[in-house]
Amino acid sequence: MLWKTFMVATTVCLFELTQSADKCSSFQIETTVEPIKSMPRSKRVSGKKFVLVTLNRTSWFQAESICRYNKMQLAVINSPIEQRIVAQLKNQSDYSNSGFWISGNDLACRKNWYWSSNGHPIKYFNWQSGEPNNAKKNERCIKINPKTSKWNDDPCEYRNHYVCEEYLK
Ligand SMILES: [Ca+2]
Repeated sequence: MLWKTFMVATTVCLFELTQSADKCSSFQIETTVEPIKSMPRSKRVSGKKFVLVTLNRTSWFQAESICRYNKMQLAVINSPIEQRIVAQLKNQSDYSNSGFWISGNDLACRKNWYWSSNGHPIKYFNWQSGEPNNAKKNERCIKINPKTSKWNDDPCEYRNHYVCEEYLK
């Protein structure tokens, strides 16, 4: 029975991937990376530092590349405390009305949300009411919303600011 369930789930995922591949051919993924030049805002919590990057608005893919180029990764929010810290970081900046990419996505299989930064399935969620709604039919990446800081699935190619994180030694 378990094996049968696995096979069905795998088939659904493969089908989703095939479908996605067709739909994804219409936009280009930018891969240009750049150093984060000026001092971004940051806050420390649970052994890591969240860094609010407001220098530019980029696709989710480019945000991930820029975090890694700067020896960080897109932010993983694992708990209400970390959610509160990221929300504070945003709301105490001049960008409280902007959306920010974090690491979560369901690019591998729709509705199965994972953190790209560490490969773990997402266990703590903080969705905005009514989200994730996949409203544009290609909303596969998670951003934190303007004002509320709650989560919203958004098309990965949209341009947003982003939150990186760095593990402290
Ligand atoms: Ca959405």
